[in-house]
Amino acid sequence: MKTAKINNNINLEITRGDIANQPDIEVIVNAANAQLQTGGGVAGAIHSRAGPGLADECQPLAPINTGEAIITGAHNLPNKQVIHCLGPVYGINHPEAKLLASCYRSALNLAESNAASSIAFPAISTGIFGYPFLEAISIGLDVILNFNGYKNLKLVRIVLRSQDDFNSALDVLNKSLRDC
Ligand code: AR6
Repeated sequence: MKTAKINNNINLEITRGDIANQPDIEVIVNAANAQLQTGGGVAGAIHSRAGPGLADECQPLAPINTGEAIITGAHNLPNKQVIHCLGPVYGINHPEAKLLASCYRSALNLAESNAASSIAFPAISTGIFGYPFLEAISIGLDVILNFNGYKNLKLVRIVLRSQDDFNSALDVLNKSLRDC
């Protein structure tokens, strides 16, 4: 795990793991589909641990637009709430960089408006939606590092599945911190 101090007093962590198993985090982010139902990857892991109550709560809130985020309860997950973001499908939803940045920004705004002190993100759009990992994580980190609405958040964690993604994200973070 890598930890960096950002925005004076916030810990930014990059770690390997399962987004559905972050018991010390208040709000986890789902890489959702427009219908807010279970799927593969992150959405599959989150819905299967949350149980069917999550899909029931999501149903009347769907569909959501690309770049948008909504918040629900966490049901059987060990967290307080889940923020569901619909990332862009690479090569299909344009402008994809703006839409992806909007996911991260919307999630941070929702976490703050719900007075969350911690949030964990997966690498939105970098699985089934095909966004190249380096480009996508650079956008996510840029939004997290430059977000100007921090009030309650004290911990922002990025949870990555593979060692390769973890190594790439560390390189991007180290470069961003050097350039600050
Ligand atoms: N914890 C953390 N990261 C994970 C996990 C996990 N449990 N599982 C996969 N990843 P994806 P997307 C990584 O496909 O690209 C779904 O079916 C994965 O290696 O979950 O936004 C939805 O229903 C990749 O780097 O999200 C949508 O239809 C990243 O998380 C669609 O896929 C995101 O992979 C969303 O696609």
